Amino acid sequence: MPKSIAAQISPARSRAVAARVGLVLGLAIAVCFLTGLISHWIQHPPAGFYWPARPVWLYRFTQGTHVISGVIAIALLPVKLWSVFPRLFARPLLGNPLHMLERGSIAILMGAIIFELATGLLNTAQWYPWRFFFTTTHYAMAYVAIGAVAVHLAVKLPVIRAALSRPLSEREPEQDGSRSRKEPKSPAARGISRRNLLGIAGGGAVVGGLAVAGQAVPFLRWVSVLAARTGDGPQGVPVNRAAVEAGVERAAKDPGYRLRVTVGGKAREFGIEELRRMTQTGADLPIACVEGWSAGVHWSGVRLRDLLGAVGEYRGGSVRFGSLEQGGLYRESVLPHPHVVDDATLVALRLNGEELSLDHGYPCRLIAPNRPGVLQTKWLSRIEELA
Ligand SMILES: Nc1nc2c(c(=O)[nH]1)N[C@H]1C(S)=C(S)[C@@H](COP(=O)(O)O)O[C@H]1N2
Ligand SMILES: [Mo]
Repeated sequence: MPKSIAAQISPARSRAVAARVGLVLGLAIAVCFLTGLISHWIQHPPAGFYWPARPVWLYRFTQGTHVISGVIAIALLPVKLWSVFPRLFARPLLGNPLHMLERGSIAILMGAIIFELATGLLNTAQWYPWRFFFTTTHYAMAYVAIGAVAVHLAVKLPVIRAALSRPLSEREPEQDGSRSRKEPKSPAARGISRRNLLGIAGGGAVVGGLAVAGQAVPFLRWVSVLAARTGDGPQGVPVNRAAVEAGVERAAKDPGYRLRVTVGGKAREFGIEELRRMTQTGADLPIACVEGWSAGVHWSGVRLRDLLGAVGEYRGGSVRFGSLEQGGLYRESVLPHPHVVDDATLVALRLNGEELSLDHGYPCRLIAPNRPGVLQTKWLSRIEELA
């Protein structure tokens, strides 16, 4: 299809729109990439990576932002694609090497972005209709996507700058082809206007963002039709992986339950009554799932430092938490030093003033400040300082 015809069908298919939507889309993708990196690094810390224990809400913020910026990108992508669509198939399809390189990079760009947004969105819904492991693939592909965005921006910079420097409604060079010269002056004459298209893009981004924001921002809950988890769940807090799913019901309710703590070369076992008799500390800490939902919770239980101190001398290393859960990817977590010594890090026994429900980790669970939910191990069975 000659591009001038596409331009006549709707002048909104334009560089003017593509550049403007692309700018915001690029920004959303950059924010999504950076917040995603943070989340990945906390879960798989590279050498030298440091993530603080304070402020306690920081991960809740970065991961909420990750999912919201991803959804905003999902809302903008179709508009951006639509605005350049005819150009993707402009002839000749195969031109000089430079031209082919650009084509190839756009194919990779679109593939990677669509893959990232689609897998991310499905993950927030806990739906995994694929065979690969979400985390590693989503992470690896993120580099492909951001690399392709960088190349695309570099290649298109002159076009983008020119498009942004002209008024939104100005005719574009390629619309002045032989056919379009006879067209009315105003680009808004046919189909949707550029202004309206930008309005739709912006509106879609806002609606999309709001539709998921409520799972992280309590006062937006009522508008969040897409929020995977809201306030539902036992004790007013959502659950990820219930006790039955984890197969821990019997072991958790067993009167012979013991928590084994090893530190400074010494080991000791605690029954639930013993833990209850120790000094109880309270802390307001969010559960912030990597899937983007989060909830503020008041916890109480034994401060980790106190518990370690009751066994032996903590030497400053990381501490590993093991669950009663036998299978499952999240039956263990490793807590780095800043969180181990933080006042708010608890082996929690209570949540919002009640004993932990089975689904929230009874008899006891780890809760530490500024950590992804996936590392807040439930149904603890052992705690050990690593060498
Ligand atoms: N043993 C164990 N702990 C676990 C999990 C798990 O699957 N097994 N899921 C984690 C995840 S992904 C989250 S988001 C939180 C959710 O805690 P909640 O169910 O009490 O809200 O628990 C974490 N702790
Ligand atoms: Mo989670």
